[in-house]
Amino acid sequence: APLIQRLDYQQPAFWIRKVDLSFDLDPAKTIVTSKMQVERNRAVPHGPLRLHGEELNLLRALINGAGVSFRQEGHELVIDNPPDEDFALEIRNTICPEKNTALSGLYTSGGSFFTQCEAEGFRRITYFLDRPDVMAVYTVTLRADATKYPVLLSNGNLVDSGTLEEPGNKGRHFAVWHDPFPKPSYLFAVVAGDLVAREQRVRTRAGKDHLLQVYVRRGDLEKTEHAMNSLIASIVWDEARFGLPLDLERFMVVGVSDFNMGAMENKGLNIFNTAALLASPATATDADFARIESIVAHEYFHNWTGNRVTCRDWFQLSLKEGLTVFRDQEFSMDMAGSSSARAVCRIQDVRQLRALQFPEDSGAMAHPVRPDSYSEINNFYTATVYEKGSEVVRMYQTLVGRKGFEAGMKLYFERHDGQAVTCDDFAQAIADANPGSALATRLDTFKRWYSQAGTPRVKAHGEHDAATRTYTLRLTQHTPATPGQPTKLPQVIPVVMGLLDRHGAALALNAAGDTETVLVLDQAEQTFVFENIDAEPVPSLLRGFSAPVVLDDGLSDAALLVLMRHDSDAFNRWEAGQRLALNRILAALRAGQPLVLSNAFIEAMRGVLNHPELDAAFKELALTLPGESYIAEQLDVVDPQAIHAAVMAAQRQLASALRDDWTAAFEANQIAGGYTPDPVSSGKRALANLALSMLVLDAQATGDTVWPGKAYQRFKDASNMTDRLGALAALVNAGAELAQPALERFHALFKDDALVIDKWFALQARAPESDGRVFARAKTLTKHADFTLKNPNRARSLLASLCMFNPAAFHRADAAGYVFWAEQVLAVDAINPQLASRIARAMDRWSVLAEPYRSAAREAVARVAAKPDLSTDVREIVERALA
Ligand code: B3K
Ligand code: ZN
Repeated sequence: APLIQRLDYQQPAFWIRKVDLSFDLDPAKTIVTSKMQVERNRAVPHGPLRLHGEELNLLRALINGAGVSFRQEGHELVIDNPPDEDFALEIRNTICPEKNTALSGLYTSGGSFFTQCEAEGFRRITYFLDRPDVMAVYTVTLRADATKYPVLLSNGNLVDSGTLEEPGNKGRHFAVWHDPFPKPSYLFAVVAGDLVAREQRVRTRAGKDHLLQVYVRRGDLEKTEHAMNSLIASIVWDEARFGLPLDLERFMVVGVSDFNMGAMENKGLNIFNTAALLASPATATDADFARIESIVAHEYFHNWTGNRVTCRDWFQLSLKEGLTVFRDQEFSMDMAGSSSARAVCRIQDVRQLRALQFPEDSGAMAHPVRPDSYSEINNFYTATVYEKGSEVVRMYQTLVGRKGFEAGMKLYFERHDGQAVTCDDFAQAIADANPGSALATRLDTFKRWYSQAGTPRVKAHGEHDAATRTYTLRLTQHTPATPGQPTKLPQVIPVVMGLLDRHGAALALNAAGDTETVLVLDQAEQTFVFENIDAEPVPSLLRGFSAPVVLDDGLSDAALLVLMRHDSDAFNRWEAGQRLALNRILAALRAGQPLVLSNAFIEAMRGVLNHPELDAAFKELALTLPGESYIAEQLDVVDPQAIHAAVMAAQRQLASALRDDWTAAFEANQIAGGYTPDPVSSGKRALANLALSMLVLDAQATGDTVWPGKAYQRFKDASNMTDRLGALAALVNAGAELAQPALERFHALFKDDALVIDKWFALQARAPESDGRVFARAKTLTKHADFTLKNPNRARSLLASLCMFNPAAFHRADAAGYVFWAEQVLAVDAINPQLASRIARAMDRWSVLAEPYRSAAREAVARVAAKPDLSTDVREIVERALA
């Protein structure tokens, strides 16, 4: 497959302004007729009309009603001499939705029809200029069997519907949809099936009435209340925070069980993976409720950031994704309410960034937020484009302030509504709305965040001069080389900071008495001087994680303890505790010594756990040790088994040293009354579940049977999934004997609920490895009657859980994990290349592994790469890994 380069962008030779699409839906053979209004783009050189098309069976092509000569060149239909003046192009083709296991284009799932067109799925429906800068107004007619497919949906407004009377159409009905907003083909959608909807009418601030609908399979309606509430909250928020109203009379959301990702923002017809939509207290955890709220919001927010203003080309993907993730993160924080609940959201987002994006940014797939080349665009829906992209947007806000950012957004929509634009256009709008700001004065340097891959390393060194009563902070930055980018230039790094005295009191940083400020680092090295500082202070840097960098401030344990206890910034209080733990773990790993936690550390953790004022949610985060993949990131040579052993040792010591405190925390965080997924209750459940797992872990060591028994009882009696799964996880993760009967009971209880059975697989595949038992279990589970590679949720629940989220089970000295990986990647690739290439990424970081893992991993990747008929998706991943 050719490598597509960002700098090769050219406008299309033709525009398609209007499309009339009709579908005669049939699982085995759907007939698609597309009538397009086409005009030549006079801004580019004269050339043939080249339409994209894949897996299509062409029946006819007409120009202005007459047959036209064409040729097929690979995945293109080429018409060499189309008219010079505007013309009508008609294409008729057939497709086979039931054989479409790639889940891109039009496919069937559970007997209904669904589409997924982003990024390049529309070309699997019909021939088209399938690129985001070609925006057209669509009218769509759907015809289908009325009994099997009573619901017929597409984008926009329903303009007509009824039964088909002609003799050849017995039992069939039709619906006509019109979307008044010009849109790129990737936002097109169709749904047809036996679905039911929860409906709600709302009136927005602007005084307009709208119909909201959430469509699901019969039987799932009770599980849509949370999604509907989340949608309403999103509509209200976007209007209040950014002045962006709902622009459609009708907004539809549809759930589907077979889906490659979380959800899709098709104009007026969002399609969701049921895992990102359906929730009930009995079947979904607090984390599920939070995730659903944020994904519903994310897709809704795309209506402006993505749909009204879209991307000129796919290299600009972060224009919509980074911005929309930023918006959904801000929304979740605003919904959480209290400042401490906001901090909890921020900590969770940063943890996610560090666990997924940091390794990506230092591995074989490292790429800039705006990539320079790709062979398969679906491989670039990454943590870098999404999560690092969101951090970049957050830095704009930090540099121009919240009000300034809102003004920038306003200007962005004034300039670009209805257009397909670039990341540069966004940057320019934010800067132009804030002339003279810290952003506008260094915009070109700031934009290196879009062009340079890799996580910058920032070093801080402070010196106090008692004679002059000054504190000088020297900051340096360096970004490591990444594939294709050997050298890097300095970036603009906003460092939000404060200074504390040795007792934890905040110091004034300037004559105005401010205790917090933003230092803007934009050189390789800079110094900042603070006056009137009497004694050596403790610097609190990068508050709220103000830039996506790795900070080395060289602070002593004593200084970290001051921050952990007293910093006014909750994020940095959490961070100080994590750093204390990380320092211990890294020291043990580097020395090759067994890990022993210091008394000071244990007492600090006890202090947090028993703190009378801290929220349960914060305590849970503070008492959770850094993840194994984040620890791995700190090391030049990674031994996954050693890391796992160190983390387990730390966990056992915390479990045992704080036994009484865990008991107290468990008792103190029980909730009486019904289930609500609010931040306070979910924080309590999270802490109670952590306490329970510590107590069961400790019981395994001491031989005590009381806590495993209590956990089993709680598992049986739980009134909600968070508590039930928490208790089950406590048993499974500790390797308790009661784990097996509990797993069996859980399966029997939920055997008809696919989303819960996914949890059952994932829990077993993610359990802490001991003596190869988890790996063996996971392999056996691939033979389980409920396991299938065809459903992405199910495949991921086992394969991604094991290969990507359970390093100690996966990286084995006998290489069996890698053999398993290679088999599964190839098996999935034959069905669903997008899914296969996600799982293929488990090997991104093979080159930093210690031996014998390194050589064995490389060999497995090479074996996959040697297969001649790999998808473009998987080929790009394995070839980059080997490069
Ligand atoms: N825009 C879609 C992702 C499409 C992925 C295509 N492989 C969902 C989202 O980010 O909202
Ligand atoms: Zn998105």
